[in-house]
Amino acid sequence: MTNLRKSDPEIADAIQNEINRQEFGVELIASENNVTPAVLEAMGSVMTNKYAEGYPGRRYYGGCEFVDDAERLARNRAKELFGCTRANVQPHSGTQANMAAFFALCDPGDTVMGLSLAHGGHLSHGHPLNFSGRFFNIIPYEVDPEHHRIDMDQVRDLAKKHTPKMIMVGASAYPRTIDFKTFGEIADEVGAKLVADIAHIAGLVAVGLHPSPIPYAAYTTTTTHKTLRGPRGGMILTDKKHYKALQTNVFPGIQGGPLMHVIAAKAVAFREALQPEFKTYQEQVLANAQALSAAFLAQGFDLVSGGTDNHLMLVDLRPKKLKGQQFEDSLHRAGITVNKNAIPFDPEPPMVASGVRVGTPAVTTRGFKEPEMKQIADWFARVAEAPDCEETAAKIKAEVEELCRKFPLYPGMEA
Ligand code: DSN
Repeated sequence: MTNLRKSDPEIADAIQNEINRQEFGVELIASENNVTPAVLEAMGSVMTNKYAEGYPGRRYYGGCEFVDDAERLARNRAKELFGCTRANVQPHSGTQANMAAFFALCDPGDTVMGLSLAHGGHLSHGHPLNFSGRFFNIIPYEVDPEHHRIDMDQVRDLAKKHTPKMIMVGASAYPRTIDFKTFGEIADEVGAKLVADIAHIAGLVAVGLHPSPIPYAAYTTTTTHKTLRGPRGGMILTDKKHYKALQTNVFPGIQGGPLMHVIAAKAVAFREALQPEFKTYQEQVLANAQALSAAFLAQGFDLVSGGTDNHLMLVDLRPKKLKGQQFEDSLHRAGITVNKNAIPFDPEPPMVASGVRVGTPAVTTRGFKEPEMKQIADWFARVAEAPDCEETAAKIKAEVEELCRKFPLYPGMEA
């Protein structure tokens, strides 16, 4: 990035610091990943210069023939990846994708069910401060207090009682397999449409390691940057019947010009996800999550629901007499990044929280396997024993850096 270094050294410094943070730290935020240099190149390309309101072949601007190529490739690859007949790759984010689905299916004031954020759901599934909770009448469902699984009896009872127009299923902090088929049956029983938000598990769904909602959902929404390992953005998958309403509700409904450089990068990532190595990667994401959860339990940590079926786990810190925020800070000093997270029925407010969320997608991308998972759990235990000890943190930070040097992410990259 010699041009940037010359023209804006302050931003070049910030980017260099971020390169170093990613290169020499252990990234365990379950929703993050590290894209390939090819995805980065597409995102940093001249396609950022192009206005292309509309869709391929029907734009409001001239000169769109090459961005049309990119968007068509992205759509076709998305359809092949997820086994559906229609895709809209323009949503700028997962929340934008969900907003388009809401407006395609509902009018303001309509009743919608969604998993409570406090139980692992997402802001855009009905939180009172989000557009979803402000425009729609939200009936939240929860996990059961004993096993921490989505309480399907409660979902069915609430659906029968409130006859929602739409049922949203999906999560940002739920470590167990989601039963999309039963959600589809419940939606059918009450005449609701199902929307599945697979943002967290999209990579697993793409390779068949998590059941797909495509046969049951009117719209399947996702981000493209989590387990799917593409650029930051959103996408919606659907069928012929629900396509027209979707198209108009993304543009002109909720967005203007699409981010064509990001759409090109989505196409690159989808092509990567169609290769056999991507399935091997996702298998290792799951194997690492199993190894890490076993190692946490062996170190005396509690896990919400007792473990995981997917790429993430929620560590309940109460037995260790720690809070989520405090542990997030302590791990950060040791070069390990997690986010505090509410656990179901959390006695603490969200900014304190009783847990941390831990995921394996990013560390698996850099090549960590089962032995490194054991090492991570060992670091967690040492930090938990001395959360305020600067010396322990410094020692672990050096060990973290030493391990990361053996698994380089972006060799030779400089801002
Ligand atoms: N912020 C994302 C996550 O961390 O799961 C959800 O949007």
